[in-house]
Amino acid sequence: MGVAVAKELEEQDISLIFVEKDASKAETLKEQGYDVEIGDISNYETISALDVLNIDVAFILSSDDEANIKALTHLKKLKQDIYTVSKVNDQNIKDRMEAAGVDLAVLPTRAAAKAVVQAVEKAAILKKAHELMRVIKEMDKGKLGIVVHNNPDPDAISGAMALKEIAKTVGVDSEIIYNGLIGHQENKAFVNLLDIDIERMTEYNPSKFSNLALFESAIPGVNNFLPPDAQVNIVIDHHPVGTTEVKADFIDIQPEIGASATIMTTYLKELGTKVNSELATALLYGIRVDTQEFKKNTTQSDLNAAAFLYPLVDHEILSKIETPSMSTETLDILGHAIKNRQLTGSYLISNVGSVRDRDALPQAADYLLNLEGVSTTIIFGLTEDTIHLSGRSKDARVNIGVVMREAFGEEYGGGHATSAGAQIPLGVFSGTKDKHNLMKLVEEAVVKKLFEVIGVDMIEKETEKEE
Ligand SMILES: [Mn+2]
Repeated sequence: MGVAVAKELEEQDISLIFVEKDASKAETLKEQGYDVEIGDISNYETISALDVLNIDVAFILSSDDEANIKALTHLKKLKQDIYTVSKVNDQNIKDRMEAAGVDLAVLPTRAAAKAVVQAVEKAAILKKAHELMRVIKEMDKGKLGIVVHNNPDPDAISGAMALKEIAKTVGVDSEIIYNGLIGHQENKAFVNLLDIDIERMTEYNPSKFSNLALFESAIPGVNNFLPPDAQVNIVIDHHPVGTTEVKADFIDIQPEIGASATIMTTYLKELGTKVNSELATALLYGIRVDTQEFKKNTTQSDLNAAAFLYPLVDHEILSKIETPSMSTETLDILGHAIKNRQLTGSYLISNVGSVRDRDALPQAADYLLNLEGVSTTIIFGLTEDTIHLSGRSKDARVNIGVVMREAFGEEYGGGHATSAGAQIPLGVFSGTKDKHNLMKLVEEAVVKKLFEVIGVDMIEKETEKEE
């Protein structure tokens, strides 16, 4: 075990000395290039002959428990604050070593058991990674279309980039496609600065792709532009799908994970796929955005993925992505949201009118949540043919994702407890010239619907309390 520890320490610039009782073993160690003192560690003379005051850490690893306890006592006598690590064979010896002041007592059987369990977890991930590879390899000849959800965010885009990279390693050509807009100025900066190859498509053209992957989206036609009957080969997501059955050759949906980019980083790592700095930067940004800088929904896997990516990241580009300038339209929308706000209890609702950049809505919803006394914000605006709503809540009683779903149906609304959104198509009203009146009607309908779901009682009670 001593030699094993020494080998592990080799990479670090640490000088070490062995103490070995057996002369022939000591000789072998010397031949391997180690410094060795010959002596019995249970003797005070052996230990005091060492330059103990200059030793920071002592590993006490002989197979003789009694000798180990004695060695520990001698060491602590010579240097009170020496850090000691010892191997112990059972709980009784562990207790005695700890009573004698050992800093860390390791039960090798338990350490081995832990390593075995970790190996099993790793094997499960590796198996999934190989399954993904197999599905990609077995695809028909031709292009793989990687469809990300409508108005994709950095998590969806970066994860799709990783999938593209994995497909490339087995010679499968792919294209990342989306519908909607990449609005939010940080997202625009993200795509531009990293020179991300992503294609906007309003209508699905089946002749263009022979295989399909749905990324950050699980069901064809729900928050993506695929027709509901499209055959999908791969589904990777980290959003709960509810009761709808997901159909694909390969499915990996992990709602407990903070970001899809984490799922993909784990695959890249396990498959040993080369990660260039653009991809690493994109993935780390995706994880950071989705976990709100590791403050929300963050798991050990997200942190591990971030640690893996960190040394590969282009930090200069990353900081440029994070400090883009605000577009005038975003500023205007923020202005409208502030001016048109209506407060009912702690609920703030604001209609910003017609927008081109619908990604300014969540920014406005975030921003207005900072207003004193406001716990829930809902901002809505109108593009050519759709009403977009963005909601935020810090009220523990309100699950804004459920509110959106219940108010507008699973087809149009959804999200998490603290942030959610809805897109409601205007249908026959999209041709209406009188947008002002249309927005008035929309506002009434939307507000009514939302308050029905949230429960007007609750709001009234709150208002009374304030009065
Ligand atoms: Mn995500």
